[in-house]
Amino acid sequence: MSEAGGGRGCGSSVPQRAPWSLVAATAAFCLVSATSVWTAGAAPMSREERQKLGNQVLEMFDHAYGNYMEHAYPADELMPLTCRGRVRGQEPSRGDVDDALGKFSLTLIDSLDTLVVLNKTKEFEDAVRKVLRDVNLDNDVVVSVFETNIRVLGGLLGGHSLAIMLKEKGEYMQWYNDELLQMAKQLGYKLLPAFNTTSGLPYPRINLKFGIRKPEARTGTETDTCTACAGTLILEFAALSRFTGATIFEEYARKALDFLWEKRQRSSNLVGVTINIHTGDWVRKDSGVGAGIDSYYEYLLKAYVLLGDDSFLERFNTHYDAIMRYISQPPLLLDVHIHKPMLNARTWMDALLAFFPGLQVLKGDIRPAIETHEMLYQVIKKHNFLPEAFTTDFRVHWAQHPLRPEFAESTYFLYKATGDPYYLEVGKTLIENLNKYARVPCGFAAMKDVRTGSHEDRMDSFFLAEMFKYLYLLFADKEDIIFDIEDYIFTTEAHLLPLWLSTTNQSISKKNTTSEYTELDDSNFDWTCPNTQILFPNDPLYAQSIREPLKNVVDKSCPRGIIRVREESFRSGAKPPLRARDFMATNPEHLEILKKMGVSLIHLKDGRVQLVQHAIQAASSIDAEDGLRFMQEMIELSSQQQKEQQLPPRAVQIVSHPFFGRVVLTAGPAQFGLDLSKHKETRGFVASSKPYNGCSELTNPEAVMGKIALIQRGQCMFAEKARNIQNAGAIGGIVIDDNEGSSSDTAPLFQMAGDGKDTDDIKIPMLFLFSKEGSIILDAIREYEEVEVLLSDKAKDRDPDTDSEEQPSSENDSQDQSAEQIAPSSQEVDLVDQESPEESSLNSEPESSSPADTDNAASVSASEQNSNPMENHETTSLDGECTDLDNQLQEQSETEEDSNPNVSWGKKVQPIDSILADWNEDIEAFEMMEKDEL
Ligand code: DMJ
Repeated sequence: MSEAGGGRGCGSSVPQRAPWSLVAATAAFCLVSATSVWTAGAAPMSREERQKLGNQVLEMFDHAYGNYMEHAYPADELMPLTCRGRVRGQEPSRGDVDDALGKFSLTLIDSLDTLVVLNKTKEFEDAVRKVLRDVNLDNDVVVSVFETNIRVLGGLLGGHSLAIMLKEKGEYMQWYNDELLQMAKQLGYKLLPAFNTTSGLPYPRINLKFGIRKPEARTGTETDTCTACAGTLILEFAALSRFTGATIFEEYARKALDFLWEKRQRSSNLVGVTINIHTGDWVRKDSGVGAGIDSYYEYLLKAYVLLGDDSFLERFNTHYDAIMRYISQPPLLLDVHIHKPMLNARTWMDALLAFFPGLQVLKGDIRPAIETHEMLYQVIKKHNFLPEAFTTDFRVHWAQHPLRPEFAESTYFLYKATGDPYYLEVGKTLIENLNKYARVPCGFAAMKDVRTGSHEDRMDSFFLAEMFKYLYLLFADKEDIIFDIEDYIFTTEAHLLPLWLSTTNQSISKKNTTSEYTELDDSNFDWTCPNTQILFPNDPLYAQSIREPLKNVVDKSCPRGIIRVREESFRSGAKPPLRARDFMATNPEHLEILKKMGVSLIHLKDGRVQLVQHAIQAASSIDAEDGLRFMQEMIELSSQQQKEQQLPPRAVQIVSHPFFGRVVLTAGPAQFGLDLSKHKETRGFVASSKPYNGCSELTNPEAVMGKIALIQRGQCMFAEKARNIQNAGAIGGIVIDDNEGSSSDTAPLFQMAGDGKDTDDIKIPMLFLFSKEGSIILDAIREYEEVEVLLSDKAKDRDPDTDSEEQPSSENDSQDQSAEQIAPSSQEVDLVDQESPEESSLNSEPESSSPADTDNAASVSASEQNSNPMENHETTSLDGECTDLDNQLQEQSETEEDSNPNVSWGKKVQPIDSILADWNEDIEAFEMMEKDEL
């Protein structure tokens, strides 16, 4: 293994400085001993089993990659449900997510270096030839600069890095003459116009053919970009400069990073999520380690590793201290405001932050990495996958899961750091869940809703670039890989860049950089290396002892948010402030407290009650502050309540040959008919009704009798259709949207309303499918005639035997297993007890919690009949085991209070003006959150 020029060496004493050249790829230097010293804790996994799991990963990769190549290539991505390529412009737009697609065979390029890691050298050689032969980078298409950089430029550079490695070995790629690098350079030049701003921050989008300025470009008017979008370029751009000698790329990426650093909020040392690329003003002032910021931090640390520039380490450490001070509330990582970092900006976390434990391993801070990873694993165990967003009490906030690799990435790094076989078991669970819930006959499909198990017609390229790499490496021994992985660093898309670049072409001009070089003090190197070296030999149960207290953190948490509590008034014996969940509009004592807090109660004509706060009317600044929090809680409760009035989505699962339960379609529920969450699922063959709209008595009752009738949307009420098919003897109905091309990928799901009359006579279950989902069933009828489906609230288990010895050796084998599992149609499934009612929101988009705000007052409406909103859904007692987590946090904040002034924000008595100013800022932030996208 070579020592790269940039990093400092790691000695034998503790604390030590990081051998970054070695730590870079796998944090292995600190860990080599860890893997060999493991003696206790989770049972070790035998070499045979690891090999078996590694082979399973290879088989899964073949399934994903093979189907992409066969059915989608040269398109950018595979659509695994309809088994075809996703071509931009030919499918309904999905918004920003489509900006990754540039008609440049994205999945092929993103998969290049995965092929080599997985030992598929022959396939790699073929793939490189295809890229050189087929890929055009000059398309008239507007793409995301960030995505194109990490996936395409990174993919080409990763492919080039391994191509030259293979060529040097003398067997493969002997014909290779830096062609991928030339393509990378061409692409690099295409991205450069995006940096034409006074700040040096790039525009978020660029037209590959026309750049930014030309009228044909259809871009260049944007004013904002995300921090990660502007701050995740340095690895690829520096590698491009150092590979080619063209210094401009590294200079531009450095300039953007320098600007972000200058703009950090100076008192908190945090950065916001979105920045104005012209003025440098923060547009969104919330700050976390997930969506919108994540890889900015990652690239600061890795830029230090790859380029050996100490200023990057210093910046990373400054931010890291701020993250650990304000955002980290182990095991949680919660967004805060950059100007008011003691104030949480959200009550939920997003799935992208799952990369952070892996970064903490690279930093050498293992304990919080173990804690957060364990918390995330508990969430996964509950929902099979990490939902895109989940609340602080671990309810699903946004139910989608596009097969993101971040958790697998952290699992890999933690295994390398601890050598604890527990992490191999975690990896095994990930593999099982992917095969069980995401595998479809034509690849792996993203989860539309982790609660129902329904699919989306989507397989993102990062699934091949990252997931299979990390899973394979997790189980691989050194000799299983044909090169030394520790000589490379992983980019954020898991592309491999060689560490020797740190000593190549170093003459990059720093004349544009704003920061001065200073000699770093030793504290910058704290935590690097020591943990595993000193802890594991003495205590092999170290990681387990950190995980153990978190084992029940998800199951035992209360279905409500965690709110930092004002400790002082508690301890001085004063009554705790009134909480929104306890409030009753009929309780005179509560009304008195409201008045003290400056909150007035207005009875609206329609029977609702409106709460308005004027902080200025509060009895004291403490009361005003209590009032603000009360209002904030009320807003959250009110919006939570609105969500709970909605029915959750349902699932239509095709169970007959050749689907065998593997394809699950997201369906809208009906407000009438059989409630599938309370009753048996309904299973039956499908038949189209005549007339197809189901608006009159059916003329083909014999065809739908005992079956599930398919009816087209439109021309009459849903309830009328239901009655007509019920009268014809149907046991259920599926209404298919008449709006051609509609899909639950692009349109919000809704519930079918009744007809305003009594619908108790409708006894059969009714579900709604958008046109695209519906045509999957209609196509299946055309092809296979007999199509059987299952209507339920959650997809039923497809593959009970994933724990068994072998992965299905052939498609037929696995089909048989699945068929058996799906089998008894009379099986009673009662999921009501398994899922808390809080999880049952139809709309899984991030909730909006923006109050009306006029005249420095905040108002929120609450129903008078339900003056205590929590009574309706707080099914768990606030005492006993359910309060564990809150108590823990409260205790923790109490014990930490003296040493960490940040946790006792309630102590500070703020003047009312400042409270109002803060409140307005919070409202602004909440309004921003409404627009929030992952
Ligand atoms: C990947 O494209 C990269 O890891 C990126 O940094 C953010 N996340 C996606 C996958 O989830």
